[in-house]
Amino acid sequence: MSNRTFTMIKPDAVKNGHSGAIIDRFIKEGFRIVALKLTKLSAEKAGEFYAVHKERPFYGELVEFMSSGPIYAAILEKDNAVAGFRELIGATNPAQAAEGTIRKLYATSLGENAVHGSDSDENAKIEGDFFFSGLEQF
Ligand code: 3AN
Repeated sequence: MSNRTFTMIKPDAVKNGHSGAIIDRFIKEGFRIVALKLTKLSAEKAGEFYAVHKERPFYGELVEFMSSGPIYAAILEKDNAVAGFRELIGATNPAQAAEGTIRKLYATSLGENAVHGSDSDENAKIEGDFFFSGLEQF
């Protein structure tokens, strides 16, 4: 059972003014904030973060979007964090996301889907360390 996951509030949700509501939801759902910052990915850094998707047809679009504006990056802690957080955010495509999930509420499309959530404990650690030094993780 994992207890940490990594998330980003993506450029669409930040631009549309949903960051406060989304962070509030994380806390209300029992996630403790281990690390949090407002930052912006360069195209190079976004490409590195999403390198696993390099061969996918949407890679270029994804890198362009993720480097298009500021994001919030965060590490969150709760029992069963990775799976529990993915349930909270809902399906990748907001049209298929369950009622009440963050993507159902705030995402606009499959590409611009408001939030990222790690898909495994291993990736949660890699992704958290991509954004935060040990001194920034509480
Ligand atoms: P998730 O974020 O739900 O784990 P992944 O890992 O399959 O989904 O995809 C990573 C990101 O790539 C998604 N959050 C979404 O922004 C984007 N993406 C995935 N599939 C598509 C697609 N078919 N067209 C455009 N963007 C996509």
